[in-house]
Amino acid sequence: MNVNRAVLTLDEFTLQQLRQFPTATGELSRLLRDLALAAKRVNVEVNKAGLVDILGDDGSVNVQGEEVKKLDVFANNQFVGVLKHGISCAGIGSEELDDFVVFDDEISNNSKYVVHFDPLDGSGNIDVNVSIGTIFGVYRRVSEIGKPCTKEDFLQPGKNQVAAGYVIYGSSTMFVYATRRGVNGFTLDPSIGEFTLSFPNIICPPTGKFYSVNHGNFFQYNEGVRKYIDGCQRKTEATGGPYTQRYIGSMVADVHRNLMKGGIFMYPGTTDKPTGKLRLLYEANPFAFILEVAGGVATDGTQRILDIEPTSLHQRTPLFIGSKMMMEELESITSVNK
Ligand code: P6P
Repeated sequence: MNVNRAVLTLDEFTLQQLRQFPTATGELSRLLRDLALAAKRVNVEVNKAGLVDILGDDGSVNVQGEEVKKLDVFANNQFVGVLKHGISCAGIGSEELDDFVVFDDEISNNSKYVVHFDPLDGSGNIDVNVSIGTIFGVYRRVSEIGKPCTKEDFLQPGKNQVAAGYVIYGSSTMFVYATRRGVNGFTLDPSIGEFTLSFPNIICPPTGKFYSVNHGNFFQYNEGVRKYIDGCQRKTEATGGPYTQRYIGSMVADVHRNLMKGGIFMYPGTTDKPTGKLRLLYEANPFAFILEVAGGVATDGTQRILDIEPTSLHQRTPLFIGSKMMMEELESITSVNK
């Protein structure tokens, strides 16, 4: 029988990785499998969006003060459910929930990891069929195994992540995750219901042609950021510009494109919102980990994102992330114009 071994599923891939660490328990592999299962369930509903009454608002407002879309609630419930009923996670922090959640049962209390996630980022785009995504970051607990996880487990700097990733529900559905060993992309094959390895060992090109920023806030950015954005639109020796402006308003889609093709994504602080809009723990930190493993750079405009010591679950941060050389150009301009 001709068995097609060219296709490597996510489970097969993580098990291969596991074999290289004889002392590993396999808990991280099982955690990734749990996240992929939730992503497959969310994918089914996202693909139905428009056909069934799962679009639109559910009438509530989340801790961010944003209207909660029905699909947000569904997605959050899927990720909480698989992690709570799995054997690898002691608790979670979610964009949709006011506080972190301690699972506090015998199996969960003996689990090594906690997870931060944004279950459905970019949900404002659901109603107009623009790509949206899930973002997650995995941390080893610092609290005592065998007891309920604690606040300290959830307020670790991003450099402590052991894995991070995202799901992009787009023209195809992809599960992309990073450990310190590399970034790998898996595309959902609906015919077998499995994520299959499609982009092994993703490297962020050192430079690119895309710059992503909300130009509507231009006059609220500081002088250095405005100068860099202006430079992106000019042909200069240094940058090889002009660059192409691409901004979908869905972070997962914008950062995924720039990771794969090279580019820079910026959500700077503004005069109205000096700390910006994006959240540190479940948006900036996971992507910063992924980009650094892939050879990119991520800062808040003054320091490495992954070095920021969190103080609260939903704190926001300005975010500049992308190709190493473009980030160096940004730094050279903004450091002069601070
Ligand atoms: P703005 C979506 O709401 C989101 O959190 C990110 O996915 C996206 O990059 C950003 O906000 C877009 O924000 O203010 O440019 O519409």
